[in-house]
Amino acid sequence: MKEWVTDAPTFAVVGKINMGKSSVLSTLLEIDDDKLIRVSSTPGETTRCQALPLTFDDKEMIRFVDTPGFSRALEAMRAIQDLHGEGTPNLSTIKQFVTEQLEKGEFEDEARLLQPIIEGAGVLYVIDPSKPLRDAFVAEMEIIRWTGTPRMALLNEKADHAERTEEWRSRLGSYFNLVRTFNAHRARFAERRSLLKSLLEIDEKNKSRIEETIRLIDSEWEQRREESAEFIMEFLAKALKHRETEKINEKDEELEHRKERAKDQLKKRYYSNIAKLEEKTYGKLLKLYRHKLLKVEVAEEKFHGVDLSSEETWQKWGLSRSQLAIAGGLAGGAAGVAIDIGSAGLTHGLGTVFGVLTGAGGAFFKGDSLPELKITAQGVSFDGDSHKALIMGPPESDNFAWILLDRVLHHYQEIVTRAHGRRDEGMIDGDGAGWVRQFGRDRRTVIQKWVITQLKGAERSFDPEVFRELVKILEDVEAG
Ligand SMILES: Nc1nc2c(ncn2[C@@H]2O[C@H](COP(=O)(O)OP(=O)(O)OP(=O)(O)O)[C@@H](O)[C@H]2O)c(=O)[nH]1
Ligand SMILES: [Mg+2]
Repeated sequence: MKEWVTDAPTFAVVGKINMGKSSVLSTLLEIDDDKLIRVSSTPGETTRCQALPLTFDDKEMIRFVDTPGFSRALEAMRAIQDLHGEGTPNLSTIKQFVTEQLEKGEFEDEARLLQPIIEGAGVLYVIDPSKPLRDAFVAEMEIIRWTGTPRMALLNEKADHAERTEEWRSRLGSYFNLVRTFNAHRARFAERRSLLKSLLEIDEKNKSRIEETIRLIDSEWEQRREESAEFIMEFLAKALKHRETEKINEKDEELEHRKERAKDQLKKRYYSNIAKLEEKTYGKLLKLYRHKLLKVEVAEEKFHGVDLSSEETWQKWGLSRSQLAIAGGLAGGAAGVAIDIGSAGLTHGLGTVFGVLTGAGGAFFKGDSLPELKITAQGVSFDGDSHKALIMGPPESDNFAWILLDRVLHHYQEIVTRAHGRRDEGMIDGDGAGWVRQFGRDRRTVIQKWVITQLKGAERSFDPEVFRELVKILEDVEAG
């Protein structure tokens, strides 16, 4: 009875211990969880075979088998040769070797890793080309060749010693049907997809099943991109419409220092709530792209969402001044767009607004001081009683929306390019270049028009044209 190979095309991932076999599979299958695939710097981490299916709608499309590494390849090669006697060992010699060794236990690792292969699995042979090409590696390649199974070699370069890669390539070329690079710590969707495509070249008989799998991962990826665009649009709409309100009493109004303190508090709350909205969005994106180790730390000092109180934020992200002016102009005179607070969708249980008492508009942000939050003191009724309240938000700068979008795009890229084979607890950190400055004029205009409607408190957040544009933007960000 076959233990490892089923109806689905099956590929065993083999190689010397510690070459990154488990890491390659983690990245390929988007599993960043050590409980599901153990990855470790300690050689010999994987001691038993583990079936890892690629499943869609509960159907196992392709099966991979993680295996223990070759630990005594040279000795195993000699033992197989001794078993065979004269001539070249073949699949039946290997079968005999495996059966014997599973009982004897002298070459336990080798016997286990060869088991799925003698059952009919194809081979993905992982090597790290920064390692010198020793005899033990040649022995591994010989043994695999003797099995006669369809086989592909994967160069998983762990360190930057590219000078050995060519030597490895030419040697591997004589043992394997195909040689490809696949870096477990850097591979993105495109590389994962192309690895699956390579399986077509070594495994003709499973062509239609592999092609179907590629179609499925493509449509899943597109769906994730669309969902991401939706999350990002929802976030922007919420952030642009966000207002903070606080009841103030007469003393707060009359005494300047109390008024200032109330304003400061409100401002802090405003900034922190925008940051929370941003973090929530990253949380959704991380989940969508199956990241458990990559984190956005809510309570960390290091990162607390967008820091709108920092001048750096306003200089680093968003559009340049001239781009803003153009985007604004094209979208219909947006520079310093006036917002009618009365219609801006007051939430927080506020009753009727019965008169704006004071209005304060900040200046267009010039890069030398932080933009002010729009603030009004208004008369409102709470529970039937009249009160005054400070209402604050959004920042008086046309760049606000662009900063938010820029940061989300940057983080989206961090998320989609992070390989699941990595086991360090990564943090989304916010360092990096911006995206929106590279947008063409039309793209900026489409977005700016929508931004204005949202700032004005439009009830509908979703706009099909903006959504389609966002999907295209995300596609560009993935490729960038
Ligand atoms: N820098 C870097 N490190 C890698 C890469 N691939 C794997 N590693 C590291 O190499 C070590 C071994 O990785 P594993 O995936 O556990 O290797 P393995 O071949 O499964 O090892 P065994 O199961 O012990 O045979 C781990 O510390 C990995 O993080 C890579 O592409 N780049
Ligand atoms: Mg392993």
